[in-house]
Amino acid sequence: AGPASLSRLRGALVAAVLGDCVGGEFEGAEEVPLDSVLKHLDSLDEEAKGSGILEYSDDTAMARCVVQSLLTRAGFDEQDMARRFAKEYSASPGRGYGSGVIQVLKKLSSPQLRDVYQPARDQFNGRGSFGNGGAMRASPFALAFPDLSDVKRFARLGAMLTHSCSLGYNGAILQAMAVHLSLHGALELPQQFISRLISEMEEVEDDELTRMDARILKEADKPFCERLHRVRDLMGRNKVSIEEVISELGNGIAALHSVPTAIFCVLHCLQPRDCLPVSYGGLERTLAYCLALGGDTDTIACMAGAIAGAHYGIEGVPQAWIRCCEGAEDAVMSAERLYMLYHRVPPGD
Ligand code: R7I
Ligand code: MG
Ligand code: MG
Repeated sequence: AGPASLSRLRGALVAAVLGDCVGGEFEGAEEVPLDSVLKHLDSLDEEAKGSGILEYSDDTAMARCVVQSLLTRAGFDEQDMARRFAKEYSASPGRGYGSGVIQVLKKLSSPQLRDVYQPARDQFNGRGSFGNGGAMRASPFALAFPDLSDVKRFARLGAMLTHSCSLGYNGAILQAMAVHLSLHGALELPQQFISRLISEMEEVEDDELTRMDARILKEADKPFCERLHRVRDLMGRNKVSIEEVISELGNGIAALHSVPTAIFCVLHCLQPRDCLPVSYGGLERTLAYCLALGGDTDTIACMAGAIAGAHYGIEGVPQAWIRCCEGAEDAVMSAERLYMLYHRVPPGD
């Protein structure tokens, strides 16, 4: 599949849904034996024949709002996107939303609201959330805008509707950039891929607000850059244990402890790994590896799924998995409409 082909867009959107659905099983688990992961993934082939369906969570629910908003408005419209988040939450509040973001979503549904970014700013004593809720739904921005500057700008604004801390929205920028680069085949050269992400994040984090948030939260000066350097170090080693990945990169609910982790999972699984079945393709390896980390498995698998799916294309996604994940068939179709928006094909052509 060539750069930004329909197959790559589909792969990205669909694999993100799969990651969320298959990852839900282990979300919050402290230790996940690889055996349980493989058993869970094996069962998908059987469930596809029966009626078993794995439901998606808030990650996909919000990403679907992003996609629908971008498609309907043919671009970024913060009012429309905020309304869709609020409406989706009130229609299905039980999708596993973060405990803080619920307050934002309730405020966003108020017709009196003047500034749609204000509820997010009020979170956590005015510092805003650093959760990964902005990053988990950032991939569609890379599938709607061909220019990296647009991807960065809109991923940031889209995240700020709920996550106004720089450690939250910068994670969304990083995730969207990783999908953008992967869509263009950048994972063919993994070293260049990670170097490019580092140099882009150097620029993104060269900012007074970022420095201030990092200082308050006792993080490195450029927190995401620091983590990406750790990703690069881990890539250079031929044996890496799950424990080391967790202690170096994290598997938690903060964007800083999950976006670099998702990127590492994709890079690590580009080649076959001894611990994973030889029958697995790259995408299956990536998702299985994310689940084995435990912690915020649905979100890490969702983000890694988008990056890996953009690399392998829809051909790399097992059909049986698509059939038993809620929203996966929808994603196949939405990706086609995003493809037209991305390439600015006029409707009807
Ligand atoms: O970030 P968010 O949307 O949650 C996403 C996660 C994903 O794993 C989903 O799959 C779902 O399970 O939830 O929701 P937020 O409530 O904004 O942030 C998530 C959590 O991060 C909060 O409930 C807090 O525990 C923590 N958190 C903070 N804690 C202290 N100070 C986020 N920001 C702060 C902070 O500034
Ligand atoms: Mg979730
Ligand atoms: Mg999660």
